[in-house]
Amino acid sequence: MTDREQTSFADLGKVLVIIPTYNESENVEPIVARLRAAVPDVDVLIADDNSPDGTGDIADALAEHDPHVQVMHRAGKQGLGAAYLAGFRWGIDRGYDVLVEMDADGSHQPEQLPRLLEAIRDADLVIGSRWVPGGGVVNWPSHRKLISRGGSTYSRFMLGVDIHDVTAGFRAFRKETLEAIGLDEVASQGYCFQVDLGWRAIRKGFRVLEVPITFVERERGDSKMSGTIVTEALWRVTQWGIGRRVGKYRTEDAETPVPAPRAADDDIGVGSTGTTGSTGTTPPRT
Ligand SMILES: Nc1nc2c(ncn2[C@@H]2O[C@H](COP(=O)(O)OP(=O)(O)O)[C@@H](O)[C@H]2O)c(=O)[nH]1
Ligand SMILES: [Mg+2]
Repeated sequence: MTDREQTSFADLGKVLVIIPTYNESENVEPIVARLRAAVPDVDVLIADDNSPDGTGDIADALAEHDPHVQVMHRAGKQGLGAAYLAGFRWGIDRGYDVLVEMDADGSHQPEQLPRLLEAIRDADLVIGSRWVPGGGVVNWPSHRKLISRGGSTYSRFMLGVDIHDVTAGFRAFRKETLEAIGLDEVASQGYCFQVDLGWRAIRKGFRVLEVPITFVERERGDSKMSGTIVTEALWRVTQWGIGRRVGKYRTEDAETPVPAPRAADDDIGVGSTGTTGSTGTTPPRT
């Protein structure tokens, strides 16, 4: 199946794609146009942290011409995690059933969103993964690949999460998953934010699936990720891993009501490759 074959996901209910932006004036318009063309049913929320380069104004102009696009103007730069948390709350309050995280810079290809939406039919959280068969990265030097893969391997070991791309930021959540994982206590930012949410979902017994995506390094604008954000992730994952070993974090028994109808426990075929990395249904031992 090609990525474009299925673009109707009415059966999922209301889908909101949250795009956090900070100084993405060159990227915001093309990414929204690609998204609206790729999956016309979805609504878009641009969560802008008062970007000095005028991204918020461009977003407002897009919203003016398209009822599927809305803008959340935030007071100032507070980090990716905070923008997503605000976006999740906004979407849940407005009755969205599936909430998607997607970057503004083109690294997450809107044309691959159907893979995630297909997979969420049988999952509670879907992660667009670079590090499962069929996934990959375009235009990354080998040291960045090493850091990303190494970070995922380290997190798998420390936290016992069976996720191959634990910092990935192209994700689809069922509303119920977000409601159950305690968003109010999430304080982590950047890459660590993604690790935190994935680990929380697994601890709650939710089904997490990875589908392969091709991550394309941005061509325009600058990355906002920094050494501090990488250090934060490393430090927190180490602390969490130690806490887990002394019994601080408990994996709940699979008592959480699971909203999605369950397919067989086998991996489901998703996307054009039919390959799906999966945490399966077994939560990690803590
Ligand atoms: N609202 C908001 N968005 C942010 C912030 N930091 C990063 N982003 C957005 O988050 C996405 C990913 O950030 P990026 O700098 O591309 O990270 P990288 O892909 O890891 O280099 C992009 O759409 C950024 O504009 C922030 O503090 N606030
Ligand atoms: Mg980026």
